[in-house]
Amino acid sequence: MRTQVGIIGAGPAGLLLSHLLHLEGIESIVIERKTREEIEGTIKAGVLEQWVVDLLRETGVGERMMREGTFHGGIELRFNRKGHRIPIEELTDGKRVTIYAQHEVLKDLIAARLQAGGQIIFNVGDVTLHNIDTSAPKIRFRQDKIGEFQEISCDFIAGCDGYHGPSRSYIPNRKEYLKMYPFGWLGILTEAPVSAPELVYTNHERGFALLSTRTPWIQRYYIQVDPNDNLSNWSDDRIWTELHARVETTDGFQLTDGPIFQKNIVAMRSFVCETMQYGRLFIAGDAAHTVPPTGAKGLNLAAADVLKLSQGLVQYYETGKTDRLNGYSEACLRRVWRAEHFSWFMTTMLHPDPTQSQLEKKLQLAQLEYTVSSRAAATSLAENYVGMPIDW
Ligand code: RFL
Ligand code: PHB
Repeated sequence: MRTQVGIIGAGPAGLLLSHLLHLEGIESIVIERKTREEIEGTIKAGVLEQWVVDLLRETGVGERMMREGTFHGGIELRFNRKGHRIPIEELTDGKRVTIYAQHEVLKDLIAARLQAGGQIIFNVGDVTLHNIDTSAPKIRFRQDKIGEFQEISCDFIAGCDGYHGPSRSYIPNRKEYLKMYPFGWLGILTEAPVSAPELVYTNHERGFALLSTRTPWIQRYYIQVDPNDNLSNWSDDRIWTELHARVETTDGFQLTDGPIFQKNIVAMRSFVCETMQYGRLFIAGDAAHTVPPTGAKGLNLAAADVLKLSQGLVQYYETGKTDRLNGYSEACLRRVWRAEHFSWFMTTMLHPDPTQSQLEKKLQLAQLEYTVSSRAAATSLAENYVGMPIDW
């Protein structure tokens, strides 16, 4: 097989890159380890930054999002059993919080690529990269994980294969920065009506809790747990008891329960790989950096990376110049480190750490108090939450 850009991974980074390149007349082939059903059924992110919403609309894949998504003008920070609204829309000149599930974005992108004749090869195995320091790199893989080895010859390889994918390991002399947090999130999907008008991020002495939503009838809730805990320890009753205890307020907030139809536990890490390029290989999204989900940044960062990569590739194919491609890593990392800091800030402000001292608990509350009562501090949170300008 031959194409211009070989893309490894059909997550948000790989699929959006393939879509953006197609609109510019650049061919790509996407290979993906999972089946289409697995990709379309994996529950992950929910919050999209305003510029990502605008990009999806402008590039023709935003129609269902605008119909089925939920749009909020603010978020709530809750601590000491009291809620405080951060009026995001007012503090950011009209930018809104958009909630539209990651797998719905993926369904829309997959449909758009296939309808345009794009090639996505699902369920591949044994992926290896070759000749990346030449102008004729190759990707080798096996279809259905058991078939004959096949090869894609291309001009460039985009490693969009997530935190556990193989691409990053092909960058020699890379420097990796990692922090693992001593807690994780247990997430549920429940068939219940909306209990709060906007997302609620709660710091409670029993642990963090987050109330998010999917549709008027399906809610997405999270509670802080030990990252090594097992789902079998968490009956539905225990989950509801914890959620109720953590989000209760002195003014009688009511959380409505419902049947739980999906549960999972995720670990939390902050991770950055410098650089994000070697020869003709460019890595993007979670393959290059990961954030804890408290700032809702991961998918949005993946989108920013591939927008920049597509611009570099367009410049190369139109003019033969490589300065944008050569500046890819530097251009991405500035935004990456901003989002890493914001995600770490939100995480450390909102999660009681099991190893933390009484002094650190007081400092957390002091930071929350400042964030909700100073317009300057609230504006800083708001502009990061809805997303810094794309050229940041
Ligand atoms: P992905 O989504 O991990 O996709 C990588 C794809 O590559 C495939 N792959 C391979 N394919 C071929 N060959 C191989 N050898 C391969 N190895 C792996 C994988 O199967 C997969 O399909 O990475 P990408 O595209 O960089 O996207 C990143 C986002 O998925 C991630 O950052 C977000 O989900 C993070 N995140 C959030 N981000 C937001 O912007 N807003 C949010 O509200 C938000 N909430 C969240 C989140 C992540 C969460 N979890 C599950 C950690 C909430 C949670 C709970
Ligand atoms: C979600 O709805 O899944 C969600 C919302 C906000 C976050 C993370 C995840 O910070």
